[in-house]
Amino acid sequence: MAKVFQQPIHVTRPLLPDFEKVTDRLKTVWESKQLTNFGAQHDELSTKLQRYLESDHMSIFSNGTLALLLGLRALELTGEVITTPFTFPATVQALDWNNLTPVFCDIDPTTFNIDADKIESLITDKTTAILAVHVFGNPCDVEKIQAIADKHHLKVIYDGAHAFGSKLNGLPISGFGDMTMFSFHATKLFNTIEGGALIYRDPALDKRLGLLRNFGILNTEEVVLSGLNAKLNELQAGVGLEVLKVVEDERLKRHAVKKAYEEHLAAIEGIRVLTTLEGESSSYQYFVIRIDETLFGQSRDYVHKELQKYNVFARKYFYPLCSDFEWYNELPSAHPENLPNAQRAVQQVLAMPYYGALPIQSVVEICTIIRELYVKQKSLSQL
Ligand code: T4K
Repeated sequence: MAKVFQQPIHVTRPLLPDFEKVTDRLKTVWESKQLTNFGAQHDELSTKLQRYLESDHMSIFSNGTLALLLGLRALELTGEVITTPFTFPATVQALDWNNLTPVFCDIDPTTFNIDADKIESLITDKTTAILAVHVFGNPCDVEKIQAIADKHHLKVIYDGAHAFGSKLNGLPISGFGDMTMFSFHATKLFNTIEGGALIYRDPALDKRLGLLRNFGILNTEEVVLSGLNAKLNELQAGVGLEVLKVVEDERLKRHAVKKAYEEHLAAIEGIRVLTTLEGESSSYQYFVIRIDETLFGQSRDYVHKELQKYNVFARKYFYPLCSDFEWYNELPSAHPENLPNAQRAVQQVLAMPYYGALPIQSVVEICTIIRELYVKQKSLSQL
């Protein structure tokens, strides 16, 4: 019999490194009196991340949203950008803030990523790029997307907010497309409390992005473009350096949590676990299920609410669909009938509590709650 958890179980908990080590770092920052504007912690983190992510060109930022916003700006895009409605608001808001028009493309019903087969029909003479999202850390169909982009001379940008460390056929996920953004928010596997990065192909972007994240200041005498303040400060970079040391251990713990969920949810009709990459290829960012109301007997929203009664706070990532934001009402591509798979996913997907410190016993109990909801519904329907 499932029982109510004494403490709330959240969808995630930040990966916290050893507190003493963090305070040592902070002491170093204090003594240096360099608190922000590209100090030693920033540069050390940049170098170590570049190695970890196997990238030649990378810039780090104060958060993932500003990284993406400035990345799009650096690419000097205009007109329309084909993107997915099934994402966090930041993806499309980065387009809005660049005066770019999103053109929503439906998603693949299995991966929840943009459906590459539906992109080409949305291309017009105004299209300049494809902004795809590696949803929940699972890679998009990068080859098909690149082939379309090459054929139509489009840029490809990946929102890889969830994909830190994801690999595809042994290659780092950021090796695909013109640019990839990673988020280092507290809720992400690797975090700097708030933070983000861009990895890109064109070496000329090193300088341009450096200017864009620092008010366009070239030197004390010259301001050469209109930028923003998107610098990662020294305290956050210092925290990131300590988090980076424990990321691999966290991956192993999350692997065990994932296995426990898979084992205990396997036999429940109507619950499908989103297939994720295995082992070192996976970002281990989210553990996501899809609830088929017809088979399970109850809707995702019902399960979401029932779990809360047990003090379990799963999340409806992503809800609502970005195409349903009221300021996109007039866009033909935002009409629900053009996005049937996304409309279905947004009603069925649930991100379950998932972090390394989540005890396996808690996972078993969460699965028991879901199983009991199923059994209760089945017996009611047989009355
Ligand atoms: N693109 C995509 C595809 C994204 O998913 C995101 C962010 C972005 C772009 C933008 O990247 P950033 O600009 O954020 O770097 C959270 C995160 O704030 C957001 O970063 C993330 N995606 C999104 C999927 O999740 P909320 O609104 O769900 O956060 P919140 O505050 O409800 O936190 C979720 C749970 O995490 C809480 O119930 C408890 C736990 N938590 C949270 C925080 C902040 C903690 O235990 N400690 C904490 O400090 O957006």
